[in-house]
Amino acid sequence: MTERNIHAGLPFTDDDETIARALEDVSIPTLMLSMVHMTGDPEILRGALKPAGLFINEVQGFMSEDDKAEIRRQALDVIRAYRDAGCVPAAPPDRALIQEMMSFLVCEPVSDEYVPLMLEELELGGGDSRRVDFDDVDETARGQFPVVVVGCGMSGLLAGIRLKQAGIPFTIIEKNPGVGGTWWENQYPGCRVDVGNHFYCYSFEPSDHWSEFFAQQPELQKYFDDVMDKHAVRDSVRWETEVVGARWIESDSRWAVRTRDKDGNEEELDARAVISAVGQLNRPALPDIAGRDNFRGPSFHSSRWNHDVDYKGKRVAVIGAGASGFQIVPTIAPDVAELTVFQRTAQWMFPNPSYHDKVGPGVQWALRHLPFYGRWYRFLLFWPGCDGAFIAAQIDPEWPTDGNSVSAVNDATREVFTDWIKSQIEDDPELLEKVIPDYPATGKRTLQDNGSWLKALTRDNVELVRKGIARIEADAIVDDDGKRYEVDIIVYATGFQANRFLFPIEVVGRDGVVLSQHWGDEPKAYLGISVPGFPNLFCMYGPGTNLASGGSLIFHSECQMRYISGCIKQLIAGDHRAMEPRETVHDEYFERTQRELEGLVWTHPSITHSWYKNASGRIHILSPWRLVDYWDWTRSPSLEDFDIT
Ligand code: N01
Repeated sequence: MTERNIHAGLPFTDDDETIARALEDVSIPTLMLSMVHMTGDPEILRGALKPAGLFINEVQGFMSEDDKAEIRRQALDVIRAYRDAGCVPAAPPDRALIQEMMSFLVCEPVSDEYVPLMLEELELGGGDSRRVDFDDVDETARGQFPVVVVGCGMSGLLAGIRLKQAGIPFTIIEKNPGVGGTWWENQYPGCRVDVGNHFYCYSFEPSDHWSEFFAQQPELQKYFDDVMDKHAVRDSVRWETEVVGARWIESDSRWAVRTRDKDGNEEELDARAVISAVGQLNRPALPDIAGRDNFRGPSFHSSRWNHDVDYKGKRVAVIGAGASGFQIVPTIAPDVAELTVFQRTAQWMFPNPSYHDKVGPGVQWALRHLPFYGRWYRFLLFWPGCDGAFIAAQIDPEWPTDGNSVSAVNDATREVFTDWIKSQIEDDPELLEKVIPDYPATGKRTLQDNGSWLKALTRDNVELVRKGIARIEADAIVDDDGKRYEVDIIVYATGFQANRFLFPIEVVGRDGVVLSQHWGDEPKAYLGISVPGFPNLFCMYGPGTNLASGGSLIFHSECQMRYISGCIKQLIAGDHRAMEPRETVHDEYFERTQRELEGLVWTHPSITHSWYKNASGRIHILSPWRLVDYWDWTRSPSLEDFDIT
């Protein structure tokens, strides 16, 4: 028996009433596309009832209640017939119809270049297109190509899954006792993802289980744990062990990877290739504030939350309010005696009233049973939240440079964001002045907001301080005006050392070049993946791959791992010893990336503090590319880009 395509939905026998109840919850435009898969008839898309517009996180396409009710009524007939006929989807839509369906869903013409991407995402044939097939590569040769993966977060786990599928021996070295990386380490109160989970998940796994649209940390960590077990990767991980160094041995074309376990025991592992999956945001950046060490009470970084410290009823200071502080503050505010929030730069936030909503049983039912509902829902999140959002980040050279905006669209975005803030605290001009950012919208990481941030700031026990910090004393924080805030606990939500890639691992490449010295705080890599002089070293979520304009890093990692698998396949199949990108190819890519970045808002000079920028204000960690471009470039490696030994 052939295996059923998981995206085509599980067969069901639910009664009409159950189905009708489920339809109350679902995204109607997405449902309409699933109806096409059930009937094979696209006419439903060509009538008067259709989504009227698209906005990020607005999954009903602004359809009226009457129109939605009418579609539900029609859908019930279609689903009933589909169920009674044994839940067999119609023949897959052809390419032209797929494009029509894409355009229907996002209410604008979707260009040809997205069709192959969507076809891959849909997995109409039930495969796993991003998995590289190694069946045609000699099994013995595969077995003689050990790989070390550094880190078992979202990317490292993916690397393990793909290597296992490829029949390549591998070891994952993970410094923590469990899987998840960011989602293992960040356990602060209120921690949740801000990319919709039905897109922020592996493409080859079902997405019908999420309990919230933006899941909280425990659910995310459990997800990675479950996926790890499903793919039997756990036994290949060495927990609580760090990679301290890796040295390229030219004579053998191998990496000697030095590890240290929690008891201090060191070991050297032999690898034909090393995959770095260390992430960008896991080495805390603690601020250089005078007297920081003099504080007598408990203090800790947001990603090292000390759960032994009971903050209830205490006077707490949160220093820093980027994405982490923004989630911590509303969560702990009701429980603490006093909360002082030190925010150096105000943050732009994106109105998302349903940010904390639960996924209703109807949506879960549809994701589980309706053919391709989940895949189209994924596209509905992808389009406005990723490539569709790019336009707001682009600098119009003709636009007046008053520091407030960089283009007409960016200005309109500023207006939407400002209105959202004003609508919540109109009668509090003092707070209003503190919370409206003085740089262009989307210039830094834009935060998802359902109103909880400003609601917290207007509480009687919460104070927002928009001054610098002069010093920290044994029991207090003193601001630049000399005002003293007595506190019992300090939380540093001050971010990470994002520009120090692979820090503190000592990676020594060809001719003894040390990667950290070679890069400094200007890391660069071809496609963010490979570096000249460091053969058979591949980065996931490497330099120039962070997604500032939106998008799922899991999607990006899947692109990277497919490319890396392609490289490994070439190495083994071609009996090559080593590959590294040609200097010219690497440099040209870097220059192109930099040129592109210059046209984007994140480089704007009005943004003085941003983890996107390095010490000299240059950006090395962000991707300026649309997802469709990066996806296309990483589908398979081109050997001409590499020096092959
Ligand atoms: O760190 P940040 P984060 N004195 O660097 C302030 C991801 N993430 O952990 O803005 C005083 O953004 C700093 O001030 P300023 C996401 O990609 C995702 O919050 O530089 N203040 C800022 O307020 C995110 O972007 C999620 O002026 C100082 C804060 O500390 C990234 O991680 C959740 C200071 C640091 O903000 C990092 O977020 C959490 C100093 N010396 C994180 N130094 C979700 O998915 C720094 N600050 C929801």
